[in-house]
Amino acid sequence: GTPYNHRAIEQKWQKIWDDEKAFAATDDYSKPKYYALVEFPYPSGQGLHVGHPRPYTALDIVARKRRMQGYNVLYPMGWDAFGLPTENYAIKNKIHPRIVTENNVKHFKQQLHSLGYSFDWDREINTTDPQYYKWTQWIFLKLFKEGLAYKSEMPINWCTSCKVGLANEEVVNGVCERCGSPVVRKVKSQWMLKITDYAEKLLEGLEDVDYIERVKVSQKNWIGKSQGAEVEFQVAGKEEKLTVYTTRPDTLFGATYMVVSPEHPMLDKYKEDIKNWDAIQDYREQAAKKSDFERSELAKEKTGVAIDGLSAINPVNEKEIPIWVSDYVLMSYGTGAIMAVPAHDTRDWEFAKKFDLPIIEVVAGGENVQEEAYTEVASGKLINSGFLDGLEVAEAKKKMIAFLEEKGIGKSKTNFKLRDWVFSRQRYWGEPIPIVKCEKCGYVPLPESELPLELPDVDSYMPTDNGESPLAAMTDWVNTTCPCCGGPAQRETDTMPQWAGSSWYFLRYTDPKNTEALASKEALKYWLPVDWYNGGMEHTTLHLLYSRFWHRFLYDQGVVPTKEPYQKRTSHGMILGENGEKMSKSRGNVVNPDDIVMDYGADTLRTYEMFIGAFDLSASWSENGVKGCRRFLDRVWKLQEILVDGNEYRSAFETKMHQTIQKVSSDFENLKYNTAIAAMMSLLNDFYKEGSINRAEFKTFLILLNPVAPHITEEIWENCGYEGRVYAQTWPEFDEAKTVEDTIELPVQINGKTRAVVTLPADVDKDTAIAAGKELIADKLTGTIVKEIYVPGRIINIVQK
Ligand code: ANZ
Ligand code: ZN
Repeated sequence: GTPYNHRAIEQKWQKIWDDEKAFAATDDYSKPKYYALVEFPYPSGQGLHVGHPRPYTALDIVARKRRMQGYNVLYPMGWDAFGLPTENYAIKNKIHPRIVTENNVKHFKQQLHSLGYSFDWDREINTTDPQYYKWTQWIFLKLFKEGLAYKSEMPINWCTSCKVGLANEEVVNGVCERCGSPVVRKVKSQWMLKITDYAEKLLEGLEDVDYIERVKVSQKNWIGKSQGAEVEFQVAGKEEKLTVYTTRPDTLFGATYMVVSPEHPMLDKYKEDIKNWDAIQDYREQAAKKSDFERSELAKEKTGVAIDGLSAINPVNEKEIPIWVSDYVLMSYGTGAIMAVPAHDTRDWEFAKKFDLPIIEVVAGGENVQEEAYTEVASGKLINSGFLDGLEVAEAKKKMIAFLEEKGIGKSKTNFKLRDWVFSRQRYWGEPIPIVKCEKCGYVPLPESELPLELPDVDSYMPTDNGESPLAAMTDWVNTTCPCCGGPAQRETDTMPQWAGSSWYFLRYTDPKNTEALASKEALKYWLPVDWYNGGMEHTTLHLLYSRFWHRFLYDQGVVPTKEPYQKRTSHGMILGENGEKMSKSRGNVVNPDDIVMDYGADTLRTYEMFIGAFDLSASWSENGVKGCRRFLDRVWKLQEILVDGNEYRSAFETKMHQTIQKVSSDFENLKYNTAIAAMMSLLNDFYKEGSINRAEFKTFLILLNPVAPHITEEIWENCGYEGRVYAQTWPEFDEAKTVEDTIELPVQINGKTRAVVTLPADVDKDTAIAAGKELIADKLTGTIVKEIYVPGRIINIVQK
């Protein structure tokens, strides 16, 4: 027959699918719906990476299968196109970021198209399109009106040499990524979003969704709910009370010293009383150079300075204890001060050992607290603790909190690690923040009718040398009138972070051209929640949390009908180079997907990326693996040469057919694409072993394989003269009863040595089994038979002398 010409076939079918609008989601809301979503890419100048097709193919498989199962499927694609690399490219090459974005999008789209994805391209969105960011701004205004967007002094990263504010990702090991100069923190007034108001709701919402476990854990850890108490310690002989946050109020009798963070305001307040002020001041300067992350690292050697001239009183036993300054206590958490219980907290223990501070055991159950902190809370009774003695930890906590509350020196307290979201960027290529500042009225929102507030053209995309966004230099644009009083006012010149557009994009796909609302109520009601959202592990904290926050807020506002945006969330592993290292230009191990599509075909690339290994783990690229998948498709192609008539599965294949349908159907829904493909490979081998495949078997085989390799399967289907398209077929059914193996293969042995294998009904009786076995090895039975053994379902053994 004709050889398998992937290039011609793939282009042909991509055109047909476009012309037939084969994968358009319909607005027929009477049908059952399925919303499959992958994270939309940032259209970088590098183009598609072989990492992109892995998740896109996986959910394309799900989308195609669900369509064949009768669902109205929404599988959309778009561009998360604001952001730094484009802006930096624009600065360097003096090309408008809009043009850079247009070119990159065009390239990306052509590449995705060449992979045959069943995206509904009519719903394509782009976060930089004013008709899109109009609604991003609209959501911001809603947040502002609800008091959830506010201005606050926050530090930004400031390069002392370039004199620009840097994004976190531009600061590498404390220096500027571009020039290598030290980066310092500069305080600037910035827009903040009060995500902390939603901490509890974002935690609760996790109970209603089915996310893979590690994603749930990362959400929970980021929110970081912690329950404990605030306790006041009197500073000896002073007005001031030092309030600490502790999760272990039960250990108060074991608090042998206190620690305040280097930024704690009490230090400046009691400057006059502190005799070693210079040493403290030195220490604070050192601490200012470290990041919170560095400071809280467990493994780091503890440092600190005792305050000479101030001490505190432990409120439960009136003992005077020293106050230290150490950077392991962060100002950004709790109260910025702690009571140290070295016997039961590892960091305190290390600190106490280093500075020779007393360690008093108050929970019995460990070995020797002088050797190691005992941090267990599930077992252990209180000792050396007055009125708590003999109680278990949980009981002791309650009793201590009651005691503190009664004395008015403490209360139970819940803390969250979650911080408010810094929402300002001093950059050009982002959504303008639709707020003006009026001397009389303060921060005033633009009226909705003025949205979108479009980005004006500027002469330079470079941030200004006082750290303002380049928009600040556009005085014509900046100076405006106050929507409230009509007086002179200035526009906000910071723009939104890249997280903004991606925090609600899945809503827009449901109704992308709506000019009256971000999407119609009907569309949102029908399509939400997203049934399955897959994305990178690197986005399972921030992006997921930010978008859940916006969604929950919009739910509270009555804009969206569901509390949670995504019913199911999974994550894929990375694709590494042949050497097992991350693909990068400098390592010279980058594979270009275009080359694979050209040389082997999109179907091969798709099959390979699904066959490469367990979906959730990273996997190394292998050119041999690609070739293996191509060989598989070549053999699929050649099945046409052994095709025979027959409108029902042949009995020899019946079980295997039903088994394969069952396995592929369930594997496709459970991230086990590799084993689904392996099952199809095994079935294909069986057809070759048999020397034929019949029409009914071939049709089912092509339908099962179609979601993975859509082009080749359509072409063969058409070649064979089968009616319609594969994509429009009904997904094959399996009969549970027929998946059960009803024959068994039995080794036939002579004196314990296997001589043949016989296939028999699973429920064969002893006599029939032995007779069938003997017949098969008749020519080898030359001696006298002394024993005939049948171990049911296992072995036939003939013993001869
Ligand atoms: C006394 C104590 C005794 C503590 C004990 C722990 C064990 P999570 O669970 O993360 O909320 N802490 C409080 N504020 C801190 C800050 N700003 N910087 C560094 N550490 C701080 O941790 C709460 C515990 O971390 C608190 O409970 C406090 O130490 C410390 F056997 O208080 B604990
Ligand atoms: Zn005003």
